[in-house]
Amino acid sequence: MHELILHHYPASPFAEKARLMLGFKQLSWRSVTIPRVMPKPDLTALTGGYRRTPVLQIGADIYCDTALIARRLLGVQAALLPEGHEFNASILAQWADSVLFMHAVSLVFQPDSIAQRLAQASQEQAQAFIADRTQLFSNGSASRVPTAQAKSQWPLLMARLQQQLAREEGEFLLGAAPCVADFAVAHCLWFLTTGPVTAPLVEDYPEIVAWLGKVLGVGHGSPHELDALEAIAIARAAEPAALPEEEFVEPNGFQRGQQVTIRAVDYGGDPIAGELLFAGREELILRREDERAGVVHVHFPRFGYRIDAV
Ligand SMILES: N[C@@H](CCC(=O)N[C@@H](CS)C(=O)NCC(=O)O)C(=O)O
Repeated sequence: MHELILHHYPASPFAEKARLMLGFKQLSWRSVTIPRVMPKPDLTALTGGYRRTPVLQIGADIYCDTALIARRLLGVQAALLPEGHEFNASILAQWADSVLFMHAVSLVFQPDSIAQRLAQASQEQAQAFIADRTQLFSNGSASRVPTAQAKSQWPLLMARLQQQLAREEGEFLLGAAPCVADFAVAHCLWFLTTGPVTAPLVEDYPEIVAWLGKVLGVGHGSPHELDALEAIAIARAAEPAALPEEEFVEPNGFQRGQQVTIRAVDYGGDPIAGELLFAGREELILRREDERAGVVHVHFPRFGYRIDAV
């Protein structure tokens, strides 16, 4: 099997979710550091335009979105979606990755917090970062949670979590071992703990701090750095994996082999063009040919992504 290559940067919360999932499985992986803002030419050579963080590469197969990365890693030891709790785990992770994450973004971007976080950056870098993130959220269904709303609702979300964790002493959200739901909730809280203005929003809750310590204690497995150009060369030299054996199902009538675009509906929805190779219950696969990366298969989750004819 090809090595697992994670394209990410240290400060990204969703990358932290992916790193923890790799750590939970005690995997060895290659780490490519990508830019925090556009342009990301070495990443988009692989993805065809998907710019969000992180992306998992396995040879010439490129997996976008941590919801799909979790499912891809399911095939590689231990259960990220615990048996008998598949629905609870994926729904809870989906809620955390959207609702909880958007609250965390709002709190992190409140003026005193973002000023503190960008204090080391030049004025130019700070403006470029804000402009990039404004653009990221400009073309999708996700709406920013107003700061006042996030401040008002955050304590109740933490109180509910604290109450559950207090009852299930020593346990994780859905049982005795951490699963994708723990990693999805944890990356949002981790995001807040990385700045002094927002850290108390987590640190004021002792049961949550204890649980978060255990989840983050899972670690990141064994990462080894890899240059972005080497990752592109690996894709170019590799053959994409065989398609899943599952039936091709497309309720909107898209056909296998059709030229389409796929994009995220919530934010960062740059369209990725290619040939629709596979449409399964959970996963969509596009074939694209890139000048630098050669033939790649780009994988997306079905949930939260849309297909359009070109
Ligand atoms: N649903 C996506 C969300 C990914 C996401 O929002 N990532 C953030 C970083 S934590 C991002 O892409 N920010 C802009 C960037 O890195 O360019 C996933 O689960 O991977």
